[in-house]
Amino acid sequence: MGMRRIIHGMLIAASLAAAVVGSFAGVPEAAGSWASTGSMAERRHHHTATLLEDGRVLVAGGSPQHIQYETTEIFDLGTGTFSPAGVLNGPRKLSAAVGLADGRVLIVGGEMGGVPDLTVSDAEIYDPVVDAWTRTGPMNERRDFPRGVRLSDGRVLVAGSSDSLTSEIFDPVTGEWTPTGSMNTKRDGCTLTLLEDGRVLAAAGVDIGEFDAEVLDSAEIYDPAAGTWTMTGSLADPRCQHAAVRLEDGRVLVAGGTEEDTVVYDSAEIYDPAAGEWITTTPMLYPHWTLDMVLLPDGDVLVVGGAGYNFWFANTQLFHPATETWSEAGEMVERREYPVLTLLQDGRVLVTGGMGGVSALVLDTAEIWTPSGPPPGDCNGDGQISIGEVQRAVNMFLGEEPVDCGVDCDQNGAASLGEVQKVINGFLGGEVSC
Ligand SMILES: [Ca+2]
Ligand SMILES: [Ca+2]
Repeated sequence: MGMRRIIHGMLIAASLAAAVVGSFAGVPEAAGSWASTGSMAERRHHHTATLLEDGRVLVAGGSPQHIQYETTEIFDLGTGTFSPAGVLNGPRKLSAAVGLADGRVLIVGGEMGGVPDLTVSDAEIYDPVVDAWTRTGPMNERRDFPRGVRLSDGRVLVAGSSDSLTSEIFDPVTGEWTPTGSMNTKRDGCTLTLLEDGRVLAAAGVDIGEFDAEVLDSAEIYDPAAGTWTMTGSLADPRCQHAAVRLEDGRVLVAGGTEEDTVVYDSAEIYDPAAGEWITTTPMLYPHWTLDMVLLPDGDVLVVGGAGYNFWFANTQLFHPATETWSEAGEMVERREYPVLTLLQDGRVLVTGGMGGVSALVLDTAEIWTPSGPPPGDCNGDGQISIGEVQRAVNMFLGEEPVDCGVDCDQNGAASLGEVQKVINGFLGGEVSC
């Protein structure tokens, strides 16, 4: 290719860039998008959603308002629909569900309705092979808002309750519960996160006393070998209604929540298990409480949640641990708080139920988040568009080199002007997808 043609191409690239600067507001496009999928049979919040080994998702319990469900449903990614599944032996909401190593699902504790709500010690196991729930040994304590985590050896640790320091362990082989160490602080609504070394981090929560409630900035660690809880570094902000996830590097991200109903946090903190300390990281783009988050296959974290008392929220965001930055992840079709997220086997994310919509109702709807592909024209796959990659896209448009590098969004074998413009938008800093 002669120098004259290269310069000609560069000029076209420059003029295209100039042409689109005016129309491109500089607001990055979201790195993913939400779309409605099939609806559930029931309106649910405070339900559980668990990925089954075959890729389907089991949704259990929850409540539309003041009653609790014993019904469950299964989402089939292939058809995008929910269908009824085995019925629980008792209604429940605010339970903890944990996928077992053998493919079954354990659900424990929560509330079963009544005035006031009756707290349950009950535990049941779902067997997907026979599509049925069976009661297993009850816990030693009634737990109104338990948290559960599968330990490295396949047993399940359950902790957290408004009126007990205790924790206990379920053995799926015997179906029995064994009391283990007590926490140093009662922490209702804490998060429980399995660390890489097999220990478990319990972060923040609320210590509910007889006459008052203290939102906690403390955290503690369970050591399964010793069967004991030990205090670790404290968070910068006391928080409840927050969420936590273990990052690929083994650290734990905690974000959002509230100390009082009037203030919703955008703050985020990262726990380093090696140092036993928290560091404050970049705040979220939006404050969130009643949020849920999942670690994505690429190491980023998707965050979805409400944003305040009676304020439902559709905006979602991504945390990028490598740069400790946040970006837009797209708006949900419906605003929702208390969303429940499930990472699907294909890397997409299902959100079910929650409260919100246009009329503050509990929702029966579900949506799927699909991440954007690599930006069109990113020949070297670094996620950025360089001027050289713009040049190559222009060359493809001019027919001077084969159409490649994902420029051909509509896959018609040619690079159109519109497709080159997408590459230029990427060069200008937008997160662009086909
Ligand atoms: Ca590139
Ligand atoms: Ca094309």
